[in-house]
Amino acid sequence: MSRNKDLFKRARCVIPGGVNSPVRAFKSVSGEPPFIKKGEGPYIYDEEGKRYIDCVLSWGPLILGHAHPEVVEAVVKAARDGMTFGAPTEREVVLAETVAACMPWVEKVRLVSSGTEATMSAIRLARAFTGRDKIVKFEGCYHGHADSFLIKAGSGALTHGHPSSPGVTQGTAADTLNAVYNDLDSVEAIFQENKRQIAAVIVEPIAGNMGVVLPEPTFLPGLRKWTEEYGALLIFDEVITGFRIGLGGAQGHYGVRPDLTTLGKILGGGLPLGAFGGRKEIMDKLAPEGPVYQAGTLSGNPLATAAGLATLALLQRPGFYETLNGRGKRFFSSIASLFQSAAFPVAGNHIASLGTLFFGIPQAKGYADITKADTERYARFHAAMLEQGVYLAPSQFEAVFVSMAHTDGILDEVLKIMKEAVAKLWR
Ligand code: KE4
Repeated sequence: MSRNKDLFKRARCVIPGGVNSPVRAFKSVSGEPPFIKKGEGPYIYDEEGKRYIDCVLSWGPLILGHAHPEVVEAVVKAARDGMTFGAPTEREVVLAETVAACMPWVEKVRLVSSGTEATMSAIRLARAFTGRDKIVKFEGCYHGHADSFLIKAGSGALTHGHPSSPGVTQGTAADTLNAVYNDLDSVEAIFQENKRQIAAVIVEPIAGNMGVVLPEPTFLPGLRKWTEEYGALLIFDEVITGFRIGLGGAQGHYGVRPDLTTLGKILGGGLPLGAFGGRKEIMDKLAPEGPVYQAGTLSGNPLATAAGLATLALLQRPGFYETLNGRGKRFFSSIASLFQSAAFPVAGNHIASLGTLFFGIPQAKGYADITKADTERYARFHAAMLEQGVYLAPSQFEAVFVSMAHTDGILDEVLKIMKEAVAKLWR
């Protein structure tokens, strides 16, 4: 038996589904997941030594590619001084100052260890600040696996066909209202029906967990209008978009002010780190300053902050995003053209260095569109690409990411393999 298959067999005996996060199990595509031994720049290598060009990049954190020497060196150096102290450190201050300097509407920041912790804490804070219970999210958006969010969620929940998870109580579910992404009428209707019971609207300002779906021009400004009108907070979940599309995230790109922002992924440079932040008057409600409790043994971990600071330093170098986003634009535009002569529709959405190719649908402007995507056809494409050494997300409802390690030459190689796969599958 192959080493990958043997490891997966062993894994399933001792880890549910053989994985520590469901989407990794390849359940909605064919075959079994390769077990990854090493990453280097744009590449990953499995336990059998096969090399792949990695277009998942650990679901977004690795904007610099795998094992960037300066990030690795920063982590190794930090580790030599100790792994964790459970006490304040200078790097936490510097990282919080950097986030506040980059994100236009973040005045104060609390560091946590994952995106889920960030979003879970942000809605608790919003509920405490407003004295209200209900939150509004959007069908197909994913904000991590806290109970309040697992109602018509995206990402793995959508991939595996159980967007509303068992184990979430009726009481919790009753306080989560789902609106329709890019449909302001659905938001207005929820506010008119619930008036001043809504604590917050939480949204992926660019949806990444239905696959990439971009906000219509009026959508985010409309959310700002309705939340202000009804005294609710607006929370931008920028776990994917923060430091991905630019130093100012989606809020900087679109110029729409959220009251709270959640971050993760890139912020930790590949180590476990999340954050939530926003207006001082809201953040100061958090213990020990205020009464809203939130805590974490490894929050602001010295190695994670070292990785994050080394990463952000490189992102702040002049021309970084112009180069990366230029490569992304060329790459994603070229992918769409590969399917022009295909006998089936393909919708390509992209911005900066992330994008998604939806099979079987002519457009992907929201949840109603993407649920019609041809996941079977995607699975065949995924398998063909994996066979040829390109590692795409094992789900139609995720993003393809490009890193600074993906040179134009590497991206051309991916496009060439895609072109061959399309010809072979659907000549
Ligand atoms: P984590 O708890 O997985 O660090 O972050 C949760 C989260 C919050 N908000 C957004 C917008 C997110 O995309 C995520 C996590 N993203 C998924 C993939 N789209 C993580 C991959 C996985 O679940 O294995």
